[in-house]
Amino acid sequence: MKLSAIVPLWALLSLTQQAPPREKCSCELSLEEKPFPHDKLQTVEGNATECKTHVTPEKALELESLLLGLEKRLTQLHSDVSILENEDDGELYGVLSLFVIENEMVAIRHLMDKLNRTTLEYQVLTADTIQQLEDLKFEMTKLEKFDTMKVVMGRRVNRHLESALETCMSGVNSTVAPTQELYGTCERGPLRNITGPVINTQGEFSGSYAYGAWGRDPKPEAGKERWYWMVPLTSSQYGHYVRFYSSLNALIIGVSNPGNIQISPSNPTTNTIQGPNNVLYGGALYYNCYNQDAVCRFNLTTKTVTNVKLPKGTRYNSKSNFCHLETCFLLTDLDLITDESGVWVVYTTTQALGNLVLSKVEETEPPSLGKTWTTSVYKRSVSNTFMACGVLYATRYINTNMEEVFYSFDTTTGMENFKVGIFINKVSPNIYSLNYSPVDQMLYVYSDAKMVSYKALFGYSDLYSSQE
Ligand SMILES: *[C@@H]1O[C@H](CO)[C@@H](O)[C@H](O)[C@H]1NC(C)=O
Ligand SMILES: *[C@@H]1O[C@H](CO)[C@@H](O)[C@H](O)[C@H]1NC(C)=O
Ligand SMILES: *[C@@H]1O[C@H](CO)[C@@H](O)[C@H](O)[C@H]1NC(C)=O
Ligand SMILES: *[C@@H]1O[C@H](CO)[C@@H](O)[C@H](O)[C@H]1NC(C)=O
Ligand SMILES: CC(=O)N[C@H]1CO[C@H](CO)[C@@H](O)[C@@H]1O
Repeated sequence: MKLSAIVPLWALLSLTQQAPPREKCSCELSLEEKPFPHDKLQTVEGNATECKTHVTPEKALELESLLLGLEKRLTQLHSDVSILENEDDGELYGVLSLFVIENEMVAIRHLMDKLNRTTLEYQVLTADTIQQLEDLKFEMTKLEKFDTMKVVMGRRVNRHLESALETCMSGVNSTVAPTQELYGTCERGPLRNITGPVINTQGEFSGSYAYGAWGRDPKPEAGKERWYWMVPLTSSQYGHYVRFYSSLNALIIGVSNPGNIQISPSNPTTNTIQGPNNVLYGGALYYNCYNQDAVCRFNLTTKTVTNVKLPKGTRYNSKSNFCHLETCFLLTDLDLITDESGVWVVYTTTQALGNLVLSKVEETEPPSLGKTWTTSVYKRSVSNTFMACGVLYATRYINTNMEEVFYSFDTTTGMENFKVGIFINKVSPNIYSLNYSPVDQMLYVYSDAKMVSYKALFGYSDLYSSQE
């Protein structure tokens, strides 16, 4: 070791808060011969594997990314050290390189601190898991210190440490990733909160249509990615066209282009839209066909309607509507909704004793019904439903200002939850249509002639995530 390197070396050592006295430094450096602690790494690895079953997926991801960061840093450190080792004795280069390494060590220290904070933040973890993570972090810290010494001594053990860390990492990786507990079909976790309204507009008809639906096609045709649609209904809750806007601004200021796409010249008649709970998906409108226990699909390109009949015993024509204490919403027997996986239909049958039934609507030609679930929530006790990540959510009316998401049904596990407890601030008392859009994680609401949207926030523990 060159004398000229000792000053920055000092700074480096102080990072570990164990800086030996100056005189001792060179002595220690030349005598230290600690073997690489493979056993330590094994323990860390073992503990990481052990605790994976207790770690929440979000936690695991965070931990994983921190370890990945650490791994990247060590790779950098290794190459910096190699440069240092290969340099000839020009004093300046040696000092500069040590500054670079010092910076690397600071970055590693930050990562370690973050790892520390991460474990502290997670109070949802059991004490046991926290302890295990603490141990893991403690071992990592020790390894880091060990590495510092090795860098100082200029030995080529970084390669070992690096590959050992990689092994440890892949241990964490391979065990954590496949055992992640998904909530529904997406990794973003359960619904945590609904904020807004984000948009609240009467659009071009300024209050003339009390009933209707609006939103955004989650699987738009090319060139129509920014389009919004609305279906205004007559006072008896029938409709015969879809109206389009080329952007959100166009919808708000009320400039419709390309205007209406007509399903039938008049209503109500065959193929008329019956009720407000219709939805646009993949360039087609899905709705309850007039006077039928069937889902109609209007293809906007071919302008043709195909349909799929619901099971025998399905209640329709206002036999099992969405309701609240005071009233029921006309012609809401069927609720067509979308999530990340496509279109779903919510309804009930006499054999389900009026409880909510959920079926996947498959995009076949004609459409067909996929998997079906029967829940234990009574349809008439629900004011509306929506679906996100394969989880069905149901709302109930609290008062004129507030609606509550009170129930959820996870199709991946069959688990029901009657205590969701998420509130929606209403701008108007009655929500006639409610749908989730997976493209922007927004809820689209049509409420007493107003078009309103809300942001849906998801996440494990109390950390929300929203991707936009
Ligand atoms: C972890 O954080 C706590 C609280 O901030 C602190 O007391 C402790 O010393 C930290 N541990 C390490 C290894 O940095
Ligand atoms: C960890 O998993 C991710 C995603 O599957 C992968 O891209 C990465 O290469 C893995 N890392 C290791 C060290 O195995
Ligand atoms: C949900 O969001 C609202 C508005 O941003 C906030 O006031 C409320 O505390 C949040 N609720 C929860 C449970 O985090
Ligand atoms: C609409 O019809 C066209 C032409 O037959 C077809 O390619 C397209 O897939 C249909 N769209 C839907 C949503 O069924
Ligand atoms: C499973 C496993 O390896 N557990 C170890 C975790 O770390 C502690 C402390 O280092 C050990 O005592 C455990 O045996």
